[in-house]
Amino acid sequence: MDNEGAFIRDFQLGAAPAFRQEAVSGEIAIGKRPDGEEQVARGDSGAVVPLEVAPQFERVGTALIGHRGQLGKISEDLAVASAGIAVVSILLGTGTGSFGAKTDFATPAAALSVVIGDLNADGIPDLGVGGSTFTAYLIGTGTGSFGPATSLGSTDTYAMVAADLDDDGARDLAAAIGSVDEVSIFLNSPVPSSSPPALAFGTPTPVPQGTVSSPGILSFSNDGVAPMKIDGFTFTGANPGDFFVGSDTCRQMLLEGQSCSARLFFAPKAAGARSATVTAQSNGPTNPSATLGGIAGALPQGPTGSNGPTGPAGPQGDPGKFAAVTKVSVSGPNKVRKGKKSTYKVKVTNTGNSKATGVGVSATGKGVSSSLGIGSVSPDASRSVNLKLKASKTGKVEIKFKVTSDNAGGKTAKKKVTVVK
Ligand SMILES: [Ca+2]
Ligand SMILES: [Ca+2]
Repeated sequence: MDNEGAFIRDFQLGAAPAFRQEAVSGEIAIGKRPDGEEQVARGDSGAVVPLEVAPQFERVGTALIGHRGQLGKISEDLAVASAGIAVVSILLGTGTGSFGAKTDFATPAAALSVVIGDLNADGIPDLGVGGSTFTAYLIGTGTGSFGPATSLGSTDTYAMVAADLDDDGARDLAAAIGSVDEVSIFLNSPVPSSSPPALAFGTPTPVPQGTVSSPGILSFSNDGVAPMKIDGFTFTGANPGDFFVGSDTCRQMLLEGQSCSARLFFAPKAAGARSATVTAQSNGPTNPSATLGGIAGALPQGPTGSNGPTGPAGPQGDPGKFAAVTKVSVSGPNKVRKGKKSTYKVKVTNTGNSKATGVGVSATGKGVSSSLGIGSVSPDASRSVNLKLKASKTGKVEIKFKVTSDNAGGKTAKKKVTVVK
């Protein structure tokens, strides 16, 4: 695992002489002994002197005292940067103010400074180490041992401190630079990653529109040192609404090397090729993302249903334009003399909404024959004409008054008349 870049060399401060290391030798660190007494470790050109116990070591640059709480003991341990050789030495406390034999852990070059701090938030002390050509860290295992050194770059680090400088919950490193008046800040941040880079849905069998696919799994890992948090997922691209996260195990603190997973689904809103990008929202400097693709089929077709009930009758339509001779009445004498003209009044009624045209009336019977043009009758109106008749035979006769028209049909009225000499 390459953790270079897990820490960001964020900025450098100008002229900070307070951090300037004046000399390699003669540095001291102070810690507490189990009995509460303060304990001093003094670096010297040839020895470190922790209290009255003074095991001999190589040339020592900085000695720091930490607490090996992970082992559950109240004991003070020593981490010693050895100026002459490329190691950091660990001396585990015995709990009585003395120390066991040193164990060396390799550093990139001769170490001048060391700091103890839990950098990956697992509760186990880790080490930051610096020298004239490097800054690095070593992750603690919890047994007084440490993993390999991971370089943070080429710096001239004479002294270090570990503290959460940006208040994000992860301990950062600050390094005093020996060659110039600067302090370098290494902000500790997670390195989120994801796999696989892409998920494909609907192959070889397309996912029908309006349905939901089987899940695809995306894994997210913390390749960095600082704890990683994922607060949610966002979708962008051509069809962001066609994909969603059904469930995930990511809403927790992910320590160095830990991972979580999310179940993604494809729910196409239209047929054809669909795509989007899912991005995990993390506290890392960059957010991991994956490409999502899906092939969608047509809407699924169910069986044809039974016929529904007959709907209500619609409103009556527009009757349109029409004319209608629906009523004919005749008034006149019931008794006439043969050969004499008599007058009968014929009344024609048009009950349509349009003018009746070509209206005429004819009167026929035994010895009777006459006719008269009426012309037109206005809509919804009546018109009367006087028809003159002359009977040529005596006796009782039934006269038919037949009204006809061009466009309004016809109607007949009958009248019985007695013809006398
Ligand atoms: Ca740790
Ligand atoms: Ca921090």
